[in-house]
Amino acid sequence: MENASRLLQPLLDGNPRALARAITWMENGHPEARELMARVWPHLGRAMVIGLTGSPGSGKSTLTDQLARTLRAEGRKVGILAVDPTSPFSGGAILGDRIRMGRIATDPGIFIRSMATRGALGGLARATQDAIDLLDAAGWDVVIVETVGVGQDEVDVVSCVQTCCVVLVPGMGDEIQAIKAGIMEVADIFIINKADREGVDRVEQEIQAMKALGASKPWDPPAARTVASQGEGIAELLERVREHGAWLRTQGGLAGKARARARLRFDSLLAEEAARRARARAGGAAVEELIQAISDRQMDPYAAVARILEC
Ligand SMILES: Nc1nc2c(ncn2[C@@H]2O[C@H](COP(=O)(O)OP(=O)(O)OP(=O)(O)O)[C@@H](O)[C@H]2O)c(=O)[nH]1
Ligand SMILES: [Mg+2]
Repeated sequence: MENASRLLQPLLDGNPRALARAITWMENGHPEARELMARVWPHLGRAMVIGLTGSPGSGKSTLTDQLARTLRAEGRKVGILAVDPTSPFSGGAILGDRIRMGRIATDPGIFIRSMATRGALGGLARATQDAIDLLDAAGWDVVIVETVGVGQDEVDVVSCVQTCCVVLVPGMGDEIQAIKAGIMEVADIFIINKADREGVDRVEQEIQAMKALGASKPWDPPAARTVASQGEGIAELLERVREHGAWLRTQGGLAGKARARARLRFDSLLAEEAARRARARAGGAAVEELIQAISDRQMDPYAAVARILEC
């Protein structure tokens, strides 16, 4: 059987197959997964992590593709994680993206991975965090995390990346209202994509109005206009990302982000691991009996959960 020490060196050397395998280990709870994470942990903290979130079709993949091209032209290695909570199968969503991304999909300096929902609560956020860390350990300079901003898991994921970009587009009416509550608050940068369309000023006004309603923050999230399909505004967007990175480093915001991320990792792992252990201790049959008892109204769900945690 493969073990963590055998996988570690090729992973740290940036071997894409080792990286892919390591991510799968973490996703599936491979027996050596914990050991592997313990060994990569000292090698972390170099990658720049950018989150892109927004409504379906707002242009996240096109933006990701353009950002990746620009960064590749600078010689940086780019990891792309497409978080897709709606797909029960990993690989489905990314197949389309790979085709769309055409040229860059075959570039060895680009690593693309689809993260789909796993069974466990908080599993998607956890698996995505693991993948970010593994890319970082493997020497990828930039990680771009693309998510459709609908589920809480995704809000969790992007809320603690280094720079969280919320993608808006003109001409969708109350676009801002359509985004999951909570996501606007965690934006470090607003991207107004499809700026070739009517209504760009209106989106900008909506952003300003929303910012005016909220409490003033130490970092005032700028709005960057892009036409991703034409590659317009990408360089300026990257400049905003880097300004935000510089601000984080000089103003101490990085520690806050790191702590938020540490908390998310701890909370999601604790929930996952406590549930796993409680289920394993009780056994599948006992769990099914409790579920039946709830369904038959013989036991309330709170009592059932207390019971399984106590046994
Ligand atoms: N007019 C215009 N079209 C764009 C722009 N950027 C992207 N598109 C188009 O918008 C469509 C959706 O783009 P994607 O990049 O797939 O959007 P997405 O947000 O990744 O979509 P999902 O992953 O399905 O949520 C594609 O047909 C793109 O070509 C833009 O700046 N202007
Ligand atoms: Mg996409």
